[in-house]
Amino acid sequence: MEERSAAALFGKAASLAAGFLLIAGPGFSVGADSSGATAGAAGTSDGTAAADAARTSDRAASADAASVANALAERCAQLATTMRSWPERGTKIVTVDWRAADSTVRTPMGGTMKLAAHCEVTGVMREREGVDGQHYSIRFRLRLPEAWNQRFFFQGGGGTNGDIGDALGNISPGTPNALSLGYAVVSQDSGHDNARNSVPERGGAAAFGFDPQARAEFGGASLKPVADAAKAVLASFYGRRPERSYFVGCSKGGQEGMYLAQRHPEVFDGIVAAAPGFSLPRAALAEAWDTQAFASLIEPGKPASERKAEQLPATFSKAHFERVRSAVLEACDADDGALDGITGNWSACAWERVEPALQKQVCSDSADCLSKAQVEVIHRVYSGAKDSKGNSLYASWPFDGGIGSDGWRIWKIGPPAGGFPGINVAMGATALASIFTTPPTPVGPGVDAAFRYALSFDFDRDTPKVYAKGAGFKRSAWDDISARSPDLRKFRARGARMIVPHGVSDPVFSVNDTVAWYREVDQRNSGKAADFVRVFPVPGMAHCSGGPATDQFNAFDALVKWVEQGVAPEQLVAKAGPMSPWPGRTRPICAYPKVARYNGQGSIEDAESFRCE
Ligand SMILES: [Ca+2]
Repeated sequence: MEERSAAALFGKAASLAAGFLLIAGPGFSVGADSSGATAGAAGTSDGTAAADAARTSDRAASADAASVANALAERCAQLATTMRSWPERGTKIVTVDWRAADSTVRTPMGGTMKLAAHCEVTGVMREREGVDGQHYSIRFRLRLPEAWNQRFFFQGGGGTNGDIGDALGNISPGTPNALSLGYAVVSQDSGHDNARNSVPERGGAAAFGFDPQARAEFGGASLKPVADAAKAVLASFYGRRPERSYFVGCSKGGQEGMYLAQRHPEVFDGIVAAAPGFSLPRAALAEAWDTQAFASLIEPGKPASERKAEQLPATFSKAHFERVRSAVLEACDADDGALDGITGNWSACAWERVEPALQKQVCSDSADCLSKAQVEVIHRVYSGAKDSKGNSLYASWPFDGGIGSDGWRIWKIGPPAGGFPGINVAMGATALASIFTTPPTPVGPGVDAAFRYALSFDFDRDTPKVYAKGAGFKRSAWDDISARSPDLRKFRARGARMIVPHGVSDPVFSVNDTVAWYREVDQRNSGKAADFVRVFPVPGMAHCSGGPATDQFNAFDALVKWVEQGVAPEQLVAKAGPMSPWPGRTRPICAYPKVARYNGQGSIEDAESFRCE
């Protein structure tokens, strides 16, 4: 009984985490409504459209368009039989459906959206039995628009993947998705299925980490096979291969973009690798480090084993984090010339400058006061995970105006109202145990089990497991899942381009790690990395989106202009969304190392009043 309720709690935590991930950014996706129009229904609707069109003066052209649509609908219906030759044996089409114009899918927020006419294909490959006795396969979804722009769009994954994705190609809030722009879009589950392969006793959805191949396919080994299969379907459906291929992802999807640029540089012409989890196993170490730091505030003196995950969210109230944020702003807001709540010159905001301001917030006469212990925890977290000799195990974090925002704290300790101990525990700890260490550790069901695993993680004893082989694993978790090589020679040589947006207050992947990688790339390219790859740190932004930030921008549009017209992006113009403190505010997001500085005149709500320098 107790086990069942613990499992239920884990399920709740996981769905909360998943709910967050759905709104976190373009890399995260939702399954499409499978109740769309069938090929037969599409035929009827096309017939009506053709009849309407015949009444217009442009009869011939309309009739042509209708016959093209009918031919594509027909070709769609026949794909299952016409696709005889696949790049990889064992690849199969599972479903094909012609979706007439204005058929609908569910959106992550619970509404519905209308889609352009397209052929929806789902497929499967590499069906097999894992060494853990589970049935695995790589499933993919492909949407082939009637009005094809002759381009291919691979949509990256999110979290621990395991979902086939919607293949809509979401780009950014308020902009049309890639499908409606005419791109053929593919998404995939990276070789495991959350509905089928979750095991409560092995970290829930992270259980696939017990199978070496499932781990490798999650790490990136599924990407090229799916891209090849998708391109084969395109060739069969349209009768030609795409002129351009793009990859767009955030978080795990950003890691996938990096993996492709480094290991399969021939596949994509352009890649948006946002908030890249390219050091995922190390970032998971840091998640455990943070959990231990925050948990030290729970009834100090009590043994770790008696602390409960549900106590984590209360270690900092909303008011506490507001005090932390005001201290950071007091120290660093003015650096960019504008007192606007944005630490534009974030890399100059060092602990030595923040600490005196934080100490001013330490008091004892109200519940909102910060304690000395809380200030120490902030320092411990921002210094980054270390072993007992002081060696850095991941990266430090920059002080920035997004510290403590709801999008930040949902990872570190959970929401202000409690009820969920944060994604670092619910997803981070289970993933560290099952996916990012060898041999994997079975963490029993429930968030308390995950919490106890994080608290018992020993950074001297257990860190080597990230780099260890053995127990049936021929490669380490780091070998399979990291994608942090600065060697992009082949990617550069073929003329490909990459854009890397990253929230400065990203709570799970530190922008400092991304910037350090960029410097290594720059060094290898004699200071000319910006010719083909640019990093865009977004002050205030949490993971992929959110936070007190101008977090709405179209990196994909900038990428396409760079690849196809040779226009290198100096800045992305970004807007603050309705949930920010300043809805409608605009800012230039500058290519690193430039930052946005106020001109000294003009509205601070307007990007025009700022310049990148
Ligand atoms: Ca400022």
